[in-house]
Amino acid sequence: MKEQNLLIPRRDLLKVTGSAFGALYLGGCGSSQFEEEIYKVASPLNEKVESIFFNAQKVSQFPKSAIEPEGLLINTAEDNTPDLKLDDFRLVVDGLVEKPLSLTFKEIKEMPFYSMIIRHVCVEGWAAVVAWGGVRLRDLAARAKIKPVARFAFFESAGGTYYESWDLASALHDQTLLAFEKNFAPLPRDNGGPLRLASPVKLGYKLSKWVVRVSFLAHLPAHKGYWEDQGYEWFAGL
Ligand SMILES: Nc1nc2c(c(=O)[nH]1)N[C@H]1C(S)=C(S)[C@@H](COP(=O)(O)O)O[C@H]1N2
Ligand SMILES: [Mo]
Repeated sequence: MKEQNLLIPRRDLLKVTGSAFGALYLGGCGSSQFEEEIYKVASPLNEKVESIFFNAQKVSQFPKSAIEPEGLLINTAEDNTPDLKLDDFRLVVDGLVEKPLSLTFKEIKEMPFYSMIIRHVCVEGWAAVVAWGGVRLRDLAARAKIKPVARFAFFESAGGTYYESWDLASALHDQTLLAFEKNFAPLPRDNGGPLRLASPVKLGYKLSKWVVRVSFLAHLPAHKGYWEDQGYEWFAGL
């Protein structure tokens, strides 16, 4: 397993920003009003957006000493905590990709490994500095050969209760991981083990636990997210 540093040169960040802009700027025909609004905000001609993206690409990292081992409170909407057996586990990556994937846990662990120490923020009024380790969603998207028409990522959690959709730029951020480690140990089941989203650019409710499927989409589905469909904000950026 190759460990890589998340503190990457700024010109690489800008390269990523550029491609994220490109991806968001494509398409647009037949979109819903909601998508049009996002599209407007994401226009590369809009300066406000540049600052949004610049912030989005800012690398976040806390020192090890800042980790709050008891800080991450369990927040689970499911009636039953999914109990996924590692041997049967598959992560499906599909939608607008040239090569749909169905990866075993072993195959995921063989991908380049990234770790980061970031703050998790829950809208319910608590936060915790946590170390996460896992694979970048960007790398999964690249491996599946994401098509340029994709503008959103949709995440399905095991059991069918929880689902989330993200803008592609946030999904492909360097620090958006599908994590299988928390604080340098295997991700506990209550925290979404074997695989969950972790990212410094989104609020807690966007960070789906027990992720089993990532679909890249050109349009947002009618159901945007478990909490969003009950009135919470969709973008939920940090
Ligand atoms: N599948 C699933 N993912 C989820 C949730 C959930 O209820 N179900 N809660 C979200 C919320 S509101 C937060 S704050 C974090 C909490 O993560 P934790 O339970 O590992 O602390 O997970 C997010 N991901
Ligand atoms: Mo939350």
